[in-house]
Amino acid sequence: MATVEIVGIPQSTYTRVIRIACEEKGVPYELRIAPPHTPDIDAIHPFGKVPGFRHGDFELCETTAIARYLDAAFPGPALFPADPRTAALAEQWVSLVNSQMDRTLIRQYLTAYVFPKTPDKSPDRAAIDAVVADVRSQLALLDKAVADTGYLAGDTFSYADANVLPILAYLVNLPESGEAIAAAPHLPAYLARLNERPSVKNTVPPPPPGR
Ligand SMILES: N[C@@H](CCC(=O)N[C@@H](CS)C(=O)NCC(=O)O)C(=O)O
Repeated sequence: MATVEIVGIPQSTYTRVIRIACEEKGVPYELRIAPPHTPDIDAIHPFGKVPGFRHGDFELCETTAIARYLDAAFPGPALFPADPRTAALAEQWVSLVNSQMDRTLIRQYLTAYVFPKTPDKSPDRAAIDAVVADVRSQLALLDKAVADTGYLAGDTFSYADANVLPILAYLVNLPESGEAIAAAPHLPAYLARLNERPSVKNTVPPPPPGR
């Protein structure tokens, strides 16, 4: 069978999601390094976003679509639950994270630390202060979601957990979000549980480019 190729950068949260998905399924893959908006990724994603995906002559973009393909085309443990309600809950959390939380937690909050627009490249305090209340409330939402079963959908790991892990892995190391996670009743154990998985251990990103 043709080799799976993930096109992206290891620091990208969404690229890591697909790497985790491959690792969970036991699908061997090659990571082809291509930052957003470079020719290799522009050839696959109409808006130049990573990750892209290739399997033989089949090319695909958009993380959830890629994960759906991996789950359907390869044997190995299911990424998406089979039970209708658990499956719908997994979709719900993937959608909430992708449509809202990624913007707040990564594109606004993390970026204000890692790619600040300040003249001296120090953390962008105004941007952080503007978003920190939303960061705290979204982390509280996730904390509540994992309180009962220890996972976002049902009582086992699913793609919903894979999809949020790369975000939390960055946030645990930033001041305000790190404090909020540490003080939350359930998130520290949730993160520790996910961090034990080989798929998570095998995909720890290097420092952001330029750092
Ligand atoms: N909707 C896309 C989002 C992917 C995405 O936002 N990737 C980020 C890196 S983690 C990116 O390429 N950002 C560059 C940009 O938005 O211009 C997906 O689900 O794959």
